[in-house]
Amino acid sequence: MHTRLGLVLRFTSVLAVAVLVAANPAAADPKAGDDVTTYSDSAGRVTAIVAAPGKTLRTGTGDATAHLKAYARRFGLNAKHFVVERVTALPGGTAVRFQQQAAGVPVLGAQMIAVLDDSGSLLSLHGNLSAAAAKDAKPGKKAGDVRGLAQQAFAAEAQIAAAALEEAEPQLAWFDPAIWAGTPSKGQVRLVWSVKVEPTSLAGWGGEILFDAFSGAEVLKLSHKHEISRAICDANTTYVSSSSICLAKNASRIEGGAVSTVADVNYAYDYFGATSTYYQTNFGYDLTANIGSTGKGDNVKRLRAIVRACVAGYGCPMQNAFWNGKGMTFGPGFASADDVIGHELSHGVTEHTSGLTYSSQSGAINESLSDIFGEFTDLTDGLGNDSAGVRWDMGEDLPASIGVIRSMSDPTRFSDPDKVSSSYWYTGTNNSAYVHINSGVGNKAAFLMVDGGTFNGQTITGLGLAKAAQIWWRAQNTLTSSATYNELNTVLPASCRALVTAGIGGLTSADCTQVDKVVLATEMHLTPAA
Ligand SMILES: [Ca+2]
Ligand SMILES: [Ca+2]
Ligand SMILES: [Zn+2]
Repeated sequence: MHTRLGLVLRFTSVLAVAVLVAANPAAADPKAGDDVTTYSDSAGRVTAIVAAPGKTLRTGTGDATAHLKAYARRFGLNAKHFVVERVTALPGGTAVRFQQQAAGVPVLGAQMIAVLDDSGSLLSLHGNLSAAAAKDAKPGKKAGDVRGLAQQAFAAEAQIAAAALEEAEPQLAWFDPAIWAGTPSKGQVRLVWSVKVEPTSLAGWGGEILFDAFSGAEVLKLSHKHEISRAICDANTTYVSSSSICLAKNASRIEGGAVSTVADVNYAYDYFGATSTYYQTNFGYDLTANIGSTGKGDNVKRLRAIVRACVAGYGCPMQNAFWNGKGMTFGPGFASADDVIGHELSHGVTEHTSGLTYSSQSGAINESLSDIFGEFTDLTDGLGNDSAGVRWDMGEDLPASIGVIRSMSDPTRFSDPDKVSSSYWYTGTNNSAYVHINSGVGNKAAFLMVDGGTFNGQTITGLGLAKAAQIWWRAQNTLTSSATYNELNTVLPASCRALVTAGIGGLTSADCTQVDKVVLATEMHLTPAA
């Protein structure tokens, strides 16, 4: 496929860029070359190396570890500190996710992603990486000192019995705050016990708590609850108890079964179907197999929902809808919006693909990907209100008491940022506010990529929904779990170029130039205010 001349030029170019980066360590902007683009952070450390369309960084037959060995030193790291965590098949290739370790213990969120083409050659490498150089990992506190605390904390948060949650054995890990702040790592890591909790039914939700491995103090608490909005009500009808998982024998409507007399049941059924069809048709991704759950005496994976539910702590009727890792729970009327259902199910997809942590910038991108795939589903499913006036609105089919909650074409309509430097960028400490507000930057990028337009000095030709969807899907599968907008700044253009190389979705180099303008217009290369 490549000419000999092409190969020679390619390797020459790789070397030239490497020298340039070494000679100019303060460079923050991508260095463009004919065949390869190298990205660095504000401290001059390399964060991504991406081949041009039709080119590869290194030929091979699928040994991602060999690829990493050849390139790790460009990132200032040793390949022996990485272990393969996950291999994901993509249209036209594979994404291999490596977890970074120090002294044999994982550095939370520190990952390197290698993207290979379908012959196993390397297309790109990028990472959110730690400078941790610890020689040993000896905790002062034992696992037994923190065991049970996370289970109690999440039970209290959800107002359910601790027995309704399952806690995994505490695991040692390094916590590098720079990984989550999106700033260059100084290697200042803290040894922690990471304790994960999962719900055993549709009641409650899980999460993860990091405890300092010496003092035992809580370092970080990450709740896995995803909610679309909040409201307080004063009525009181039916509550979901910890035994209220939706089993087939109790279902009002089951796969292929008769239409229900309850409108909310049919909405949930139809919109689960619409989202499933969207993922299957566009990405060959089986929603039920990947995010479905099983229940007691109902050992078949299903997308499960309880509609017209009330949940303790939310009031009744509950003015909300959420995904908790096992299924969805809707307050009365909340199953009526196809974009909201696509949004919530996409949280399940994110959990099983990029695994974006629901906190800080990775949480904002998690929220944005849910809005993006929820709205992409809405715009193509022929269901609900699809009129031009509500294009890119989130929640236009929600009950009038809630109504539209966000705009992806103009996030500022709801005081959400449309670019990283926006005065609407939220810097406060409320995590729910942070992720639901700062998702605006990703949402604006998705709108610009699809419909185009002039924004922030860039005039963009829209790629349309089908092409843009392939780029965002590849990003969903190749982002690290701690991704920042700065990582999207490299991953969106790299995804486009890999798709051109793979000949997928009809994408062209000219399209990728538009993607470059999208990330520039939304300022993903900038570090947000803290
Ligand atoms: Ca629709
Ligand atoms: Ca919508
Ligand atoms: Zn959400």
